[in-house]
Amino acid sequence: MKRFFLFFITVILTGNIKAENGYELWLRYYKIDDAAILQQYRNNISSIQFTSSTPTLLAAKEELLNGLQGLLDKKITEQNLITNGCILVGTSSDPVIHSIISSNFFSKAGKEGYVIQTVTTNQKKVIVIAGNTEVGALYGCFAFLRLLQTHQNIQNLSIVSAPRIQLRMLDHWDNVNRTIERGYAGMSIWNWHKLPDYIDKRYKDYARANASIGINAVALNNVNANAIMLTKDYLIKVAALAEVFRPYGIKVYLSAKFSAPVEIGGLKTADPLDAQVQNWWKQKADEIYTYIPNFGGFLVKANSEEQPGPQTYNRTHADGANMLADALAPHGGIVIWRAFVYSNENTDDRFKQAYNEFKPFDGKFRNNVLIQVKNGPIDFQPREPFHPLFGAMPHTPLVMEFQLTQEYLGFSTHLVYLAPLFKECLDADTYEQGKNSTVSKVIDGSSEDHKLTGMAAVANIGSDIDWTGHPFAQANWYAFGRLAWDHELSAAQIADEWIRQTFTNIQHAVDTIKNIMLASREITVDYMTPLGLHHIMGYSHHYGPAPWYNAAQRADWNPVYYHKADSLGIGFDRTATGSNALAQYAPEARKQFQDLHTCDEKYLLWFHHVEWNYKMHSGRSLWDELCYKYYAGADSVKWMQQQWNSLKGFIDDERFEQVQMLLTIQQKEAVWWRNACVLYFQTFSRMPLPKGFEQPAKNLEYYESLQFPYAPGISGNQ
Ligand code: BDP
Repeated sequence: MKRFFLFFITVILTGNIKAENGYELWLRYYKIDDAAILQQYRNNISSIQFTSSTPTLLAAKEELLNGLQGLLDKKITEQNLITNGCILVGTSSDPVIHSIISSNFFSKAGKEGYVIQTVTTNQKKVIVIAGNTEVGALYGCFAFLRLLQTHQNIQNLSIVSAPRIQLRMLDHWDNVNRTIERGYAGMSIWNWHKLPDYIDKRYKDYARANASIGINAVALNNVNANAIMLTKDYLIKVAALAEVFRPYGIKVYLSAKFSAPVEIGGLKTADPLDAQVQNWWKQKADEIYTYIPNFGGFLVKANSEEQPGPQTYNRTHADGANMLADALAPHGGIVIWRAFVYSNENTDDRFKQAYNEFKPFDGKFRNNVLIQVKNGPIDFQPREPFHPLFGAMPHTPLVMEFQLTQEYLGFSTHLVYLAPLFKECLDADTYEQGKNSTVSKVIDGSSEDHKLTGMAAVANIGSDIDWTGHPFAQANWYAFGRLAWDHELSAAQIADEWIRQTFTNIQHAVDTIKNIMLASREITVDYMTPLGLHHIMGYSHHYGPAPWYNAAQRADWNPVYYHKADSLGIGFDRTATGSNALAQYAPEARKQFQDLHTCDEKYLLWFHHVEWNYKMHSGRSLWDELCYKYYAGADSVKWMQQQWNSLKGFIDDERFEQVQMLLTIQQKEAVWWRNACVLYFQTFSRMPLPKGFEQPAKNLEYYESLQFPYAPGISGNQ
């Protein structure tokens, strides 16, 4: 019966769904296809009224009108009178709004939050959408549209929402020549050549998408920065973008090259303690603010991976960050200084280097400096333990840095929903101040009472028509914004609302897609880096498996550095008998990892060198378990394909087929990962594959011989 019913729905739907290229993201606003819901909305909404027409409220009005007219397929009028079914939008300073909404709600909404309330005033039932600021009201409009797009009951609304984190930021690793470092979705959307006079429609659509999920900051250029971005010619182009973004509450930041005073300023040095250098940055900051009055500040990668920095002049990270902070301070700008610092000369475990560099400077930074820390200690791996700096610098605000672009997670070909990865890190307990000192509390400032707080993510956006190169990669952009707004949302909740807005509200389809999404990250870990393996991807481009690679000019760029497989076992001993990186965690946090027998097996090889026939919790030997994981991972991609295939007719054919093709590639690559890794590690374990496991189709030499000189994402700092 159920089958027949699904078939019936499929028949009805097929042919009815218009092909989509994904450009509209989660802001599609197609007519609501559920008759009862549509009726409820039409009964409750008839007109809109805005209390003023500043640029931000105009943007909100345009969005709301567009959204309502699309979703309700009904003309929505603009009124000056309050009538039944009116949506009243404005700020708390408006006398009407002030008189009908309790100030209590507004104090909870804070600077950027919003209130959505159904109110009866003069016998008229109205919906008020308001913030203390106009941006709050704009966010409220987007939130209201989200309620409609996800078919929520809107008859009696009483919502207050405020962001838990202040700076919700996308970092673009975009170069001036429009290539993107680790970009897999086309070229940069910033068309520097045509700016400032040509304003691509995409800029506004980009701002709308960001504002819809609360993103309020963007760094436009690669952290491996080009100093030319700070020249007048480019600042004018940046100013044109900043102007498009301003009504949407988005501030622009730039990655600053530390050697800019030499490269574009004609100075002999970039020493941060040199008065001329300090002065150069002060003047540069003054100049920037003449073009971009709401400029956010600088993002800086210094003394890491060949980038210049204060240590080039025997100064410290604090000297460098503070100099830039002083230049920006008069204008209210901030410095986001990255802790992704490690060096080849330092022979200590790379895991430990950022902590060792930065911990001593806790409390030594100006109060407009934030330190940006990647979620894990190495580099955006499919699974990492949380970075030991979280909880270790109580006197310094730390910004979380996640990566949306899937540098180590199958590029834009693999369907990997990253919210579970983000949540795993945010929910991890640092034990900084006893139990329940989660990473999220460090980031949102509640643990240490910081005024400035931030969460950033390396963008996965490019010029591809669907922005992210994979329809499901959009979900990672979406999930990041939602979590930066409220890290207490669950990965499932976020997936649910994204699916409803992006694909369909039909429950069966929502559930099927959600199951695929929620399982996808763990599946990827299994076929790439199970049991705590890490950084065993192809050298430099990071495409595909290359655990055998050992020819990089730096030891810590070689996969063999990380897995340490030998005839006895596999894994990196980071306990006291090894690199002792574990000592960087608070004692209680350390405890979860330090004992081989109690360490969560997900992290096992991050911290222990384990014998091949060590008995795992499953009762299998480590070798068998490793094989089991690799095979289960690859098999599960087949499951993803089957699940997806069952959705034919529930989703427009264009996106259905795109995902189908991408899953076919993912399946092939998962088998490739499995075969290459199992064959390679078998040369150390010298143990057979567990019974019944299919023998890899090719031999190890074949996998080792594969070369990818044109794998995407490598760009240099152009
Ligand atoms: C690594 C990337 C490299 C980036 C670097 C960074 O491989 O391209 O420049 O991170 O974060 O993940 O600075």
